[in-house]
Amino acid sequence: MSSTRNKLIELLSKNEAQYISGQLLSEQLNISRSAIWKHMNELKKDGYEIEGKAKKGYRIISYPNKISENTISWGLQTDWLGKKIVYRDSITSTQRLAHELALDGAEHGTIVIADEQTKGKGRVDRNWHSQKGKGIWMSVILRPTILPYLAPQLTLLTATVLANVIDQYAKIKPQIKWPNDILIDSRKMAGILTEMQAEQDHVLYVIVGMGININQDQSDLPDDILNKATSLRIETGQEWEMLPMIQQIIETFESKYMHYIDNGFKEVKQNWENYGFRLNERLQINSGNKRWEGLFLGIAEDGALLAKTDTGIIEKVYSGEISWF
Ligand code: BTX
Repeated sequence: MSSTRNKLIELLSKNEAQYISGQLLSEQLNISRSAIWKHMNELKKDGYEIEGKAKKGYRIISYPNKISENTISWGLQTDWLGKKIVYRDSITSTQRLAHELALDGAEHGTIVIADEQTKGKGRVDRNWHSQKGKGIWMSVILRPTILPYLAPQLTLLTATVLANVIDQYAKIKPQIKWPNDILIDSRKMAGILTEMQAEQDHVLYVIVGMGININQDQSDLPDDILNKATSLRIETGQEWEMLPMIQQIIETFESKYMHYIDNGFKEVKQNWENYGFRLNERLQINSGNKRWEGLFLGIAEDGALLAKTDTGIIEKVYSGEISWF
């Protein structure tokens, strides 16, 4: 978003109770009055309600609920995450566009977000339902300075970000099901898809996709997920504004990511385990042709699930289907 427009909104919002003259705005922003007028029109397109009165000036009446590059950027308190935002009304998959942008050199911290995905992607080519205006469908392009084998830590980190924000924003404590599901009442409210392009010892880029069900009601959920999915609205019985939540996710992500890069995985692990679904319970693991039972102990540094077998051996599980009794 243009920084002029950002400043313009800031000036208007600081003076909410009174009119601010076109002259003053033009001085403060160092642009002509007709340029101010053009910016005002753009803001209106984004859903800002601004009153303009002859001789008095401009006054902001209401802020948009609408999601766009501008509305997300405004007031966003980050150093690098979301400095570039690509927003689409409708898209096949934000993941797909993020890959294209990353291959074209998009900078670390670029965000792709859409109102609707017509071909939302889950893991291993599964489908992610992304109904228009009902959830947060967002991908983040990262160029992390970590070794490729540690990339799964970013999935776990993202899960803690989402759990934290849902916890704070909606005052509802979600659980994280290894490795990447965010559950409420044992039903999936959000999913994370991490994809990476790497050379042997070097990550070119990572794309972290987040799909968060917000305002679907029961009748919005497609048949195939009716019994295993949920949304924030279903769980709380109320509609939620998405814009402040998106901003909170971006801000929390940046701060947790920086902490992780500077200090390592320890805090992520603790945070993850704080929300861990069925921690210290018995589980069954199906990986390849091996099926065994054990006690779920937590997660390892490399993102693996840790389980203790009945003979007392601690095993690491990297992939497979987990079920509980
Ligand atoms: P996953 O493979 O863990 O979950 C996919 C499975 O979850 C599906 O097979 C289906 O059973 C169920 N499912 C599908 N849609 C939903 C939904 N809306 N809510 C709950 N359950 C559902 C999880 O994959 C990773 C999802 C990442 C989605 C984001 S959205 C932004 C980005 N762009 C994109 O295309 N994908 C990511």
